[in-house]
Amino acid sequence: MSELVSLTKDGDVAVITINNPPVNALSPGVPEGIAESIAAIQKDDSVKAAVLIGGGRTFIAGADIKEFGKMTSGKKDRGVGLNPILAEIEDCTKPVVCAIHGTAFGGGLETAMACHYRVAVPNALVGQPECKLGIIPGAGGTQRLPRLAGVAVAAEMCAFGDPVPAPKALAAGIIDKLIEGDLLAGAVAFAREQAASGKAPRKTRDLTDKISNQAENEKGLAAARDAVKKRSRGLLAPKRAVDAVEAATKLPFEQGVAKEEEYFKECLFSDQSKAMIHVFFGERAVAKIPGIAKDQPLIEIKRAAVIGGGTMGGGITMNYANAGIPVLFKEVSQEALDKGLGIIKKNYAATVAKGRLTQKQMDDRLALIEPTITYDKFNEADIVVEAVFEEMALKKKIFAEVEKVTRPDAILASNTSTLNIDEIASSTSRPKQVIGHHFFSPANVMRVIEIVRGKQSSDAVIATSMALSKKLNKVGILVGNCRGFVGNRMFHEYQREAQFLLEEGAKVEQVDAVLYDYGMAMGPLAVGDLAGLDVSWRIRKEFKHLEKPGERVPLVSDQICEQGRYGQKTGGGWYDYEPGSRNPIPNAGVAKLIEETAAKAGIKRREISNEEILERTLYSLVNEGAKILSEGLALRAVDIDMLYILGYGFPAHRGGPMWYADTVGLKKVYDKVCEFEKQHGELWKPAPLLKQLAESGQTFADFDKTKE
Ligand code: 3H9
Repeated sequence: MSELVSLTKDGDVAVITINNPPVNALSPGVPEGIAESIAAIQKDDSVKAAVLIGGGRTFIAGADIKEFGKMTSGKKDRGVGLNPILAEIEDCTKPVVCAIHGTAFGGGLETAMACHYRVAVPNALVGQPECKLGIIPGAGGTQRLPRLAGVAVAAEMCAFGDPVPAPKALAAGIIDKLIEGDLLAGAVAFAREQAASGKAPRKTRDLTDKISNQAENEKGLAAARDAVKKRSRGLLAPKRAVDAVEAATKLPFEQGVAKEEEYFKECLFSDQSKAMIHVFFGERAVAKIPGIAKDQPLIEIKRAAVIGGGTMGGGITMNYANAGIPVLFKEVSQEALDKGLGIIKKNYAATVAKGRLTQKQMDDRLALIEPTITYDKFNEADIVVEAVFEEMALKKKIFAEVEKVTRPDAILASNTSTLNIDEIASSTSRPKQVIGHHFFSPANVMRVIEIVRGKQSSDAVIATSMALSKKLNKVGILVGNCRGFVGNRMFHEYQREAQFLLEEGAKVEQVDAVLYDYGMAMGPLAVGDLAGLDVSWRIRKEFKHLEKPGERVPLVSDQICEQGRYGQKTGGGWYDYEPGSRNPIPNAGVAKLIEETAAKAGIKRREISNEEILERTLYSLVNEGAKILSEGLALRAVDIDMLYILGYGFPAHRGGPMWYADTVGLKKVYDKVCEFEKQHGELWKPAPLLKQLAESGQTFADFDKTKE
């Protein structure tokens, strides 16, 4: 038919194959090719049934996401327009069987559901992940899925987008049969059986069994709405996905599809979907490192070693075990080792208790962890990750020791979050092998690693670190070496503004509420309590000598620490916490301390608006981010966005701080920064890049294009 869709025959069964690598997305030409094939099948009397299958590694993984940008920017006036084509499949008078391997996601599952039957290999996945892009299924997914699987399953799948394994999809009624062995042969045989049965092909849109019990429907919808409220704070698409599923229970199919289209467009043209599509491509873009060839040979990581059995070391060790990589887990004493191992076991056991891991999986993972208090066997490690206390002298001592016990080609990584990676590297004779792997806490949960490139880190070490991140199910983001690297350097500014706002008159709970309502996972002060205020206190003391004379610094947090209030772990910090609870309770003593401190420092307190809180905290991130970009410490603005979304609880539907600034308009952001500079001085000096982009009417996204 075309290069994208081919039509062949296996006896009396036609086989339509989609060939649009890498993921067989429904790019222009694919849906049309399927429609032409169906028309040809209709006309060919020798064909009794048809199979629709994906060539290569997967069935259709969805609509072509790049096309959405063309629609919202007005570069393309026609919608994805799948519905009429899916209707042609469904109206085919000969049975059409969809054969699924890999993933049938989004428009892929919608195409599959327009076929009369679905078979799949057992490890296939199906899903409607559109809401992860800020949209809802737009080709009948919200109408056909409840007809196959019932309202509760459909609402859950459309509102949260998690993939469903084929055996579960079979039990739910989405798939008709699992095929062990050759999928195409199994699908052709299944299609032949359907044709031989003489029954009219089963149209999903005509099914009513699973949506006819209104009481059951209401229950499913109410449960889904409850879950959306809890899990999808501030998001439009999950809400609309449930509304669209509801339409399937109340309206005839065609009208339900029209309702779905209305909601789909509302979501697609929202800022949320633009931001989330930016995040989808961003996650893939950060893996591309300019200057390092795609075919750069990598160091094979067959075995790892982690030094330090604390919270970070334990979490990092779990990551390796989870990825199936044997890992040495080293501490200085048997006692510390047992303690560290105990925490790892407890973490795994909690996951087993939640049903997210089987006991066998836990045992297999633990078997990959080899506890040790010596450097024996370190010569077998392809990578060593140091995760000890944040102290330069200690790190240097360890790197000097590790050099003696490892092979020259082993990667020597440090999990430092603040210390100079080049200085650490200087303690070895192989600085090319040294790199920062800054995991975020809890390391077994957070999906990001800041990969800190030293002056001499080799291309092989960098490229391997990026590929390894993916293997550990993380996103590696390459940054340069500076104090706090990219993430914490920016976070320092954000925290500082939050505290200045307190001194100037805002309440602790007001600042946190504004940022929480914006969509942050937690407000900045609550984050401090969670991370431990003593951590930044210690860092502040270590870097005190770098403070410029006369520079304004936050005055309250050190005093809180001096009172022994380190945050959640001591039952109080900015807030109080009841034993065993993470619920922050405002503390009158802290409020008084802030007022007294401000008075002593001569700071005039005033009413602070929510708008000012938002602008000062977020624009401090943007301004520092722009400085970091000019200094080349982050490769692109999107790298900063991904780091903030994955590492700092920045809401994905805002696209990250730099993307958010683009949506506000850089001129507006720049003007505010200038105003803050007038009010607050030097600390708000606008970044030259921000000024330049604002004055030339450009965006950070434009800046990124110059880096491609
Ligand atoms: C939808 O279907 C709406 C419908 O309701 C219809 C409305 C009318 N489009 O992830 P990978 C690219 S919305 C365009 O690295 P993996 C990706 O950017 C869609 N491009 O591979 C990458 O490019 P590059 C619903 C896409 O094996 C390359 O393919 N579907 C698309 O780790 C390889 O991708 C989804 O949301 C796409 N749909 O994972 C599914 N998908 O090499 C989105 C991928 O240049 N996709 N690319 O960086 C996925 O979840 C994963 O890609 C998948 C494979 C699991 C399929």
